[in-house]
Amino acid sequence: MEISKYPRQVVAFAGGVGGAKLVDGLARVLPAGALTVIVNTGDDFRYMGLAVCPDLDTVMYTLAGLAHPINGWGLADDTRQMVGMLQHYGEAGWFGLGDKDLATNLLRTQLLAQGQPLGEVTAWLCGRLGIGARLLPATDDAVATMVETDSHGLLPFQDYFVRHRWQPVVRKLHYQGAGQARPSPGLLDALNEADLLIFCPSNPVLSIAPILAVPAIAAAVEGRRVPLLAVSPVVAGAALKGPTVKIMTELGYDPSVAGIANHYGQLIDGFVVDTQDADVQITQPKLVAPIILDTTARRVALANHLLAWAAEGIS
Ligand code: FO1
Repeated sequence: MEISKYPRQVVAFAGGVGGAKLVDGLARVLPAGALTVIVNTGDDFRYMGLAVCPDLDTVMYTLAGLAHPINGWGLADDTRQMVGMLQHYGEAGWFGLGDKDLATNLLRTQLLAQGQPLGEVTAWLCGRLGIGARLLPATDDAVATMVETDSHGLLPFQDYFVRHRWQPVVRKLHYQGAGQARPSPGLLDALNEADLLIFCPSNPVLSIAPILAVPAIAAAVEGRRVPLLAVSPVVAGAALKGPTVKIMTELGYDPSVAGIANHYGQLIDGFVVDTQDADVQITQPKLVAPIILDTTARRVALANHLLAWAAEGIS
């Protein structure tokens, strides 16, 4: 496959840890300036007055090679002296914001307070970390994923995910503010210039849906003239990380690989499943490849596989 046929401009949609791993692979195989990542901001929240953007930071730290190797979020070798002192004061301290991670959040909060939109703040942070890929928040406007639960009522996302360890049964998700949100500057242009779109292996309802809940983004994706591939966030019936299977089951969706392909339905042009799910029957064209991205080599291999599949014409 001569490289020239590879897609020249790729736009990846990503949320938390799983998506960031494929983004890492794509960033390693694509030339500088060929990758734009649209990142979910529904998990964002104010912590002690700080603007915390977990999914943006997970992708940014992963691309910078700084991400915590086990958690995927936060920084490698970080400590929790600050949270420990909050607890000394009697604070609950359930949100484990690391001491080095605090620097990112202090800078972001200060730049936002000076009137810089989130997209520009993100570009500045990425520039300082030497990241070549372009990270775009889905929107610079406020969007908050709210989780309606039986036991605890309506929970802000981090309260559901971290404080309650995603255990409460979920009845409904609300992407608060998404209906009025505008795509961040440059996002629609990136979609128009792309020759391949990819839904990374992120949670369909917690990471991908909040991005598509921004009307102009959904319209651009539906009106695209180029292929859109989705990578399954589930392997052999189990989520690779986090609550994907649990929350999709609670919301009444079929959380199997076939169920998730069906969930995306005709929106996507191809679905990528793990070798363990090679026999799964789905309606879209299927690519079978190792999608457990626990090593750099696997991330690069999957990225190359996706690009080659797109270059050959998805069938
Ligand atoms: N996730 C946890 O499970 N526990 C934490 O204490 C925690 C702290 C944290 C601090 C900063 C940050 O950017 C992310 C953090 N996360 C933590 C992860 C975060 O809740 C998730 O990455 C996303 O919101 C879902 O993907």
